[in-house]
Amino acid sequence: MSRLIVVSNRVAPTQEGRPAAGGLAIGVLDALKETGGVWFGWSGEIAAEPSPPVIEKQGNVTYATVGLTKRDYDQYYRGFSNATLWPTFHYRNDLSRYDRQEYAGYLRVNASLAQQLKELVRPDDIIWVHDYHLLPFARCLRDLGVKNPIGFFLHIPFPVPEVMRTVPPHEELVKSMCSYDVVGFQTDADRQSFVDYIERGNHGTLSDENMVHAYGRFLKVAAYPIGIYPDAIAKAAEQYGDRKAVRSLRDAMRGRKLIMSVDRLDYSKGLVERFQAFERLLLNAPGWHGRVSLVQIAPPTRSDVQTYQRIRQNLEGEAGRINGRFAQLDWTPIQYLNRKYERNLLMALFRQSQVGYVTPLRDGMNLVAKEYVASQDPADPGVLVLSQFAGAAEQLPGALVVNPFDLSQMAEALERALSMPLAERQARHADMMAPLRENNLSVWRDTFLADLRHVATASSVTEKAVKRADVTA
Ligand code: ADQ
Repeated sequence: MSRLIVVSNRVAPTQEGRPAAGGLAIGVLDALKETGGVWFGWSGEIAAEPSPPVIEKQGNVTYATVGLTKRDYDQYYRGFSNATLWPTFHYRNDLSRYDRQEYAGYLRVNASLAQQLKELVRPDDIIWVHDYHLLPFARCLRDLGVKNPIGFFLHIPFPVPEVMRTVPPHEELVKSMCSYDVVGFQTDADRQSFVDYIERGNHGTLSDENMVHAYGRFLKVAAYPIGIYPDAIAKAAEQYGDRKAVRSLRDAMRGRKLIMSVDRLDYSKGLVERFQAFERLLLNAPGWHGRVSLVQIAPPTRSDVQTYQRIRQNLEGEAGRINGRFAQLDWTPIQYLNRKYERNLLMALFRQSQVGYVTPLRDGMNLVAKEYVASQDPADPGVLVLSQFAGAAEQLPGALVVNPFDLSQMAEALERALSMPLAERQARHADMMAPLRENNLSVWRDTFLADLRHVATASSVTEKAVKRADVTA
């Protein structure tokens, strides 16, 4: 079996048990631990100058990490990746800015990471690249003569062509994505947006079995919704139930109902709207005063990007205002915690709550929604209130699906969730556990990798045939 090389912007902390708040890190590490292989990417450190990768082996996973210079970090990571691509791909082009120097830095870092990886690549390796930081990575490897199968998975949404075109170098980016052998998206809607861009711009055509022929290349373009390991999560949620933090939460609730939200602190997660919809519930239904609290756990991320500082201030302002308006001496409506938790503990906290409140304005998938469901006690499960704009909404039929821009609808859904009878809660929970088991994290990884192996062989045969035909014509 060929060796797997995973490439992502950031290689997750390698110490076991250390919280890694980020869906990509969690999905990739769990997937890689089972098959073994190499994980290549940025160490998270700022280096004075570029240096060769640091190699560290833990179990069957080899970590190969490199530092970034301050200039690389500013232009590639903080700049083009997180101030241009992230907001635009989440339909927030109002928050997006474009700077040519930053884009040049983005291309430069992709090329330099590709150069460093090339030294580690063996002829029969397969390479799996992750996320928006590395859209042109395969093209950089191909320019260096790397012929191995290379796949790409986008963890965030891919916007419709009209929005994609607001990124000035949009065509160069899409063209370079066509250097991959497989391009995977979270949902069919994302896949369709990519295909629409190619077809409407007359850049290529789609044939049967999701094969795209564009810019002289054949690639597979398909949806591979990322999953979790629901039974492992259920077990952890139960086992961690008597940890001190969980007991303290239970005691503090003193019979009150608990609505729970967990996100990275990001404007795409819809936190302000979520607080305001909770406020609307308290306004519309005073009977819930003193009887329900919202716990929002949101560790800050990318705090040196300006838009992230703003969302943090906004949210603190909203939490303070709403608490000021409704709090009683023995009741705080919103508890807002800016910190990370150990993952298993988080699952146990989910299990204490009656409602999982997951309402991003836009999200590739949203693993928290899936983790919330898996953490519940099947005999007495909580209810998931979920945004229609999370990729997960396609896969969680038992959720109360809401439009996060409609505060009244969200408030009504919260009330319905808080009062839902046991039999309905159990039925909804069972409806969601079945697809979570069927499409778990191994299925995501194995389907993607099987397609990559298959397509890479098939398209190299097709490309050779096309070249032979050109020569004999
Ligand atoms: P994220 O935007 O990071 O992921 P999400 O999918 O919800 O969003 O994953 C967050 C992960 O971090 C979850 O596993 C969660 O348990 C964990 N986490 C969050 N807050 C935490 C905290 N305070 N302490 C500890 N752990 C915490 C990106 C995309 C998503 C996509 C994933 C995976 O934006 O749409 O689902 O990648 O592909």
